[in-house]
Amino acid sequence: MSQARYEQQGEVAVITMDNPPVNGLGFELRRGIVESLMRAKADDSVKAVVITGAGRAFSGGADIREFNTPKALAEPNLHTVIREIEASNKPVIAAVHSVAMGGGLELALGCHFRIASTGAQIALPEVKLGILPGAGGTQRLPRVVPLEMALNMIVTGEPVKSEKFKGTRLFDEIVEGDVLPAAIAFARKVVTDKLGLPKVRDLKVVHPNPQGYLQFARNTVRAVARNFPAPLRCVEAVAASVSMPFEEGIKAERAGFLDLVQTPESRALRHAFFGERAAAKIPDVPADTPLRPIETAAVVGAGTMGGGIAMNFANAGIPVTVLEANKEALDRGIGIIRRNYENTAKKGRIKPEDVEKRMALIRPTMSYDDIRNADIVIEAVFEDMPVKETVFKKLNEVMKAGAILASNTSTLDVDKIAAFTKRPQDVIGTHFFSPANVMRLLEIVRGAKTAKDVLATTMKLAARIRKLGVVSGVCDGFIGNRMIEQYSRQAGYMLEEGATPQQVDRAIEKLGFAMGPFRMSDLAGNDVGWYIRKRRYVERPDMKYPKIADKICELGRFGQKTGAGFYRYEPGKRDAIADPVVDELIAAHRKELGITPRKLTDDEIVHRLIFALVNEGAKILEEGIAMRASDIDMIYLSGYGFPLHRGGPMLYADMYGLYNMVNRMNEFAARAAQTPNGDPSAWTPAPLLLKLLEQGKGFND
Ligand code: 3H9
Repeated sequence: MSQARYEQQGEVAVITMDNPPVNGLGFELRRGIVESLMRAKADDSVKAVVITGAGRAFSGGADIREFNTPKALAEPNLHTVIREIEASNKPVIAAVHSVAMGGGLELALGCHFRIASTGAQIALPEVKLGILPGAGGTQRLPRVVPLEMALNMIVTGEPVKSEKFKGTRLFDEIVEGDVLPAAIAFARKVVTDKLGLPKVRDLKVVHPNPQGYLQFARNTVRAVARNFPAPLRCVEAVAASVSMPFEEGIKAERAGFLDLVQTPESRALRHAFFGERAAAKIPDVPADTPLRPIETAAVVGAGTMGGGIAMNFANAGIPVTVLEANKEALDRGIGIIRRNYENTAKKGRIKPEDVEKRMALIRPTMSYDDIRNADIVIEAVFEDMPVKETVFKKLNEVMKAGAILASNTSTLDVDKIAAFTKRPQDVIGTHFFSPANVMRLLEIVRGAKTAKDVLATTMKLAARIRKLGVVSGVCDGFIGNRMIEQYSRQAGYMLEEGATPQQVDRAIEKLGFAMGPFRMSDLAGNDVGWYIRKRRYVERPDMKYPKIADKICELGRFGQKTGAGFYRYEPGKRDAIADPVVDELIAAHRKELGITPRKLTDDEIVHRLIFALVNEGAKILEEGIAMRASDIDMIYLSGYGFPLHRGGPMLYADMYGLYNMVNRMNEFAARAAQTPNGDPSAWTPAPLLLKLLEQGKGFND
C-alpha cells in the first residue's frame, strides 16, 4: 500500500503522508507523493492540492535510516519530489502540524503556500546529525525568514514554534486547532482569488549587510563548533543563498551535504540518535507493560550521591524524602542541596522562587517510618555489602507492598542485595553518576529476579527525571565501571612503562575525552578505586594490577579532596598541577620493577585505553550483560565523557576496523609480555571480537 494516501474534497486533492512514526521521507513515501501529485495533475476536477501528514507529525524529515544506502538516492529523491511540487501547475498547499523538521520543512518550503497550526515545532535539525539541510533548506529558509533567524535555526538545529514566524513569509496562515480544514479552505481561496503559484526560489534574501553578518557568524560558529565540521558548512551554505543564484546555491548545498554525510562525525551523531532511542527498548519487556505509579520517592543517604539523586526528583516535581541516620549528616546534606539550588538560581538557570519550590519537595527525616509509603526508594549509602544488607533488610521490613527498592550501587551484586529482601522481584539497581543531579546517564541494573514491570517503570522514571536510562545485567561493575577498570589498568601500566600522568591525560583529552584517567580519578577520589582493588586482590588473586595508584593512595593522596593525587591542587582550585613528588614515586616504582622507561606515543596511549574498553565491552555483549553495542556506546557518551564525535568505544572500533584493532592488540600483548609486571592476557581478543572479525562484521552491524 502506498505511504501517501490520496483523497479528494471537492476540487481539492489531499495527499496525506503516512509513514509512522513521524512520516520520514523514505523511498516509498517519496514515490507515493509524486504518484499522488501526478494523479491530481491529471484530474481536471482537481484545482488545488493540500499535502499533510498523518499521526503525530507533518514530517520528521528524510528517513535517517536510509542514509548511506541506495534507497537514499533512489529516484524520486527528495529534490525531485520538491521540484515536482514546485513545478506543479496546480497550487500545492502544505498543511503543517505538530512537527515539520528537516526534509519535512524543506518539502513544505517547496509548496506554493504553507498553513501551520500553532505549537508546531519547526526546525532544520540536520546539523545535529552532522549534516546540513540537503533538500533546499539552506537556500529557501533565508528567503522567507530574516537571515539571522534562518542561520540560527540551521546552525543550531533547534526547533521554533510556528507562531514565532508570524509576520514572516514562511507561513501564509497560522491557525488554532485542526490545520487540515483550514488548509483546504485556504486552497479554495487560492483557486477563487487566483493567487497563482508563488515560488520561494523566486524571492531574494533581504539583509542590509549580509557579508558583514555572515563573517560575524563564521567567527562565532568556528569558536563553538569544536570537533564538528557541519556547523561551519551550514554557514557557507546559507552564504550561498545570498551570493549565488538559486540553482547555484542548491548545487553548493548539495556538495556540502554529500561531503558531510560521509564524515565519521555524522556517523557518530546518527549512531547516538538511534542509540538513545534503542536503549529504551527491552526485547522481552513489551512497550505496553503496565507501569507501577510513581508519585513519591525516598532516598536513603544524604551524602553527595543521595543529595544529587533527591534533586533529580525535586526537579521533576516528585516529592522526595531523604533519610539519614545521623542528624549532622542530614543537615549537611540538605544544606548542600539548598546551596546547589541557590547557585543555579544565581546563574539564572532557575528562577529564584524555584529554589523554595524545589526545597519544599525535599523532606528530610531520620525515621524509616517517614519513607514507608514512597513508591520508590533509592538506597545511596556506603558502597559496602554489609551496609547494604542492613539497609535492604530494613527496607524489606518497612516499605509498603509494591514499592520499588533500588540500589545506587556502582559495582556490587544486585542479586545479592535483592536476596536480603523477601521481594527480590521489586529490587533493581539504579546507578547514578556523579554529580547525580547533572550527569545524564542512569545505568539500570536488572537483577535475575527483577520483575518486568519494575524494570519498565524504572526506565520510564529515568526519562521523567531527564536521564538516559540504559539497562545492564548484573556483573561486577556493570557495563560502565567494569570496562573502565580495564581502561584504568592500562593507564596505570603506561605509567610503569614510561608515561607521565600528564602525557596520558593529554593524549586522550586531545582525542576529545572530557578528562583523562588520572584527572578523572583525582576528581572522583582515588580511594574509591583503591577500595575496589583491595576487594579484587582478595576475590581475584589471578588478576594483575599496576601498582602506582595504590602507592599514591598509601600516601593519602586521594585527589582533589585532599589537595593531592596524581597531581597537586592549590587550595580551593581544581587545576591539576604536575607534581615532582609523583614523578619521583613513579621513578622509584619503575626501578623496583626493573623497568627502563620508554617513550610512549600518543597513538599507543589512546589505543591502549580505547581498545581495553572495547575488548571488555565485547565480553559484556557476549555475556548478554549489555543488550546491544550501542547501549555500551550510550553509556560511554553520556556517563564517561567519551567524545560525542567519536560515537562511543564500540563505534570507534567499528570505524577503526576490527581487523586493524586485533593487530594492534597483538602488538600490545607482545610488548606486555616483555615488560616486568606486564599483562599480555589483557589483550587476548574476546571471542565475540574474533567471531565478528571472521564474519567481516562490526559491533553495530
Ligand atoms: C534530513 O531531513 C535530510 C534532508 O535535509 C536532506 C535529504 C536529502 N527518520 O524522537 P522520538 C523515529 S535529515 C527516521 O522518540 P518524539 C525515531 O527513531 C532528518 N526515523 O519521538 C523513533 O523510532 P523508534 C532531519 C525517525 O516524538 C521514532 O521516530 N530530521 C526520524 O520525541 C520516534 O522518535 C531530524 O533530524 C527520521 N527523520 O520526537 C528529526 N525521526 O520508535 C529527528 C524520528 O523506532 N527526529 N524517527 O525508536 C526528531 O527530532 C524527533 O524524533 C521528533 C519526534 C521531534 C521528530
